[in-house]
Amino acid sequence: MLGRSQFLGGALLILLATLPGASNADTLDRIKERGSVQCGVNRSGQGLSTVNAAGEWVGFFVDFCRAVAAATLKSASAVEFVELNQRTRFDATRDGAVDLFSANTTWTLTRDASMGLQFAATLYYDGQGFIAPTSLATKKLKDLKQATVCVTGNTTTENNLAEYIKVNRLDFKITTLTSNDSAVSAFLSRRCDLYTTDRLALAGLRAAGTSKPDDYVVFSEIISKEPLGPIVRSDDAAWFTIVKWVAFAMIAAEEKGVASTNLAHMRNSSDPEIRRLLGVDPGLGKALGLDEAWAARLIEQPRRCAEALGRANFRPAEAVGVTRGRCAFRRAPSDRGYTACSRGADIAGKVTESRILVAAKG
Ligand SMILES: N[C@@H](CCC(=O)N[C@@H](CS)C(=O)NCC(=O)O)C(=O)O
Repeated sequence: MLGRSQFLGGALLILLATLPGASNADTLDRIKERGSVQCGVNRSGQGLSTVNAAGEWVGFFVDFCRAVAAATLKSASAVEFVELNQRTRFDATRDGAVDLFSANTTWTLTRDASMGLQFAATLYYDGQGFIAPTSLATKKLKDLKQATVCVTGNTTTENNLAEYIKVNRLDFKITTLTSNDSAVSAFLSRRCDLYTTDRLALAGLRAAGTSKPDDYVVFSEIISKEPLGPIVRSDDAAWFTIVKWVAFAMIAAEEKGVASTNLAHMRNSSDPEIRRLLGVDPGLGKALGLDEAWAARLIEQPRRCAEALGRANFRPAEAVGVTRGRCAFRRAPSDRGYTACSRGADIAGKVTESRILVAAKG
């Protein structure tokens, strides 16, 4: 006969198993059945994630969704994009409305430790900056008196701003808007002197969201560290590992100079890491529950996922005009994990300040 505690334990197990979203440890099987990866995205900005004139999602974070689909479903186009915003992104990801959320989401301890979520990797190491009309005639926060700052709510940006103002005893007035679009509109219509968000998004706004980029200036001051990367639910360890290693494979390909243009040649490489990456020497695919060509596909698929991360979205003049420079992917010898970048994003094309990557360490 079952003891009372055993019975209660069993009842609890049954209850947990029947709660929606309670057991999600079969994401790979579900996406295979569905034939697509459901990828949460937002409108982070030009070069990052936007919808183009043809109605397609494009950008750095969007390409990461395509890379996950290429690895798991053999096709970079097997993605269903689900638009989320900064208010809905965490619940939707935790509750299984999407398989991952790939956007300008900052890896913070609270989000990582207490929201049923995990950050798979740092794809871009950003920092919070400010944009102002050139007519403001200053490029320094401390020179501004009683400035009004527009910010999007429910973001790290909002909290960093409040803390920065307090610590530096600035007499700024904060105007909090509910979406990126409304904050940008308020700024462009001069309801605010300044707009603040991640610097890459500011560069995108200046390059593509204003009629005359030269009428706007992005301040060189950076007030925070914003390691940005994809998130998954924390209850599917195997899926978390796949998403994490899609990011690491892209980084490794870039690091090793493996590209779609040299793939055939690289398959004959004697470099053991390249041979494992491309599945010439098998084993990595099996370990992940994928086929051995999973990583090669990231490189050879038409959208060239691995290269897109490094080049397509940032370098062309029509994109944000940011060169990644020393922000390019690399592995610091002392790190246990890969780091996307150990220096701050630099809109002017040169490194402005050194930052220690803490978030991606184990
Ligand atoms: N990195 C910050 C900010 C991310 C964020 O949500 N930024 C806004 C402004 S750039 C955004 O992308 N909003 C999308 C939208 O309004 O659809 C965070 O993770 O909290």
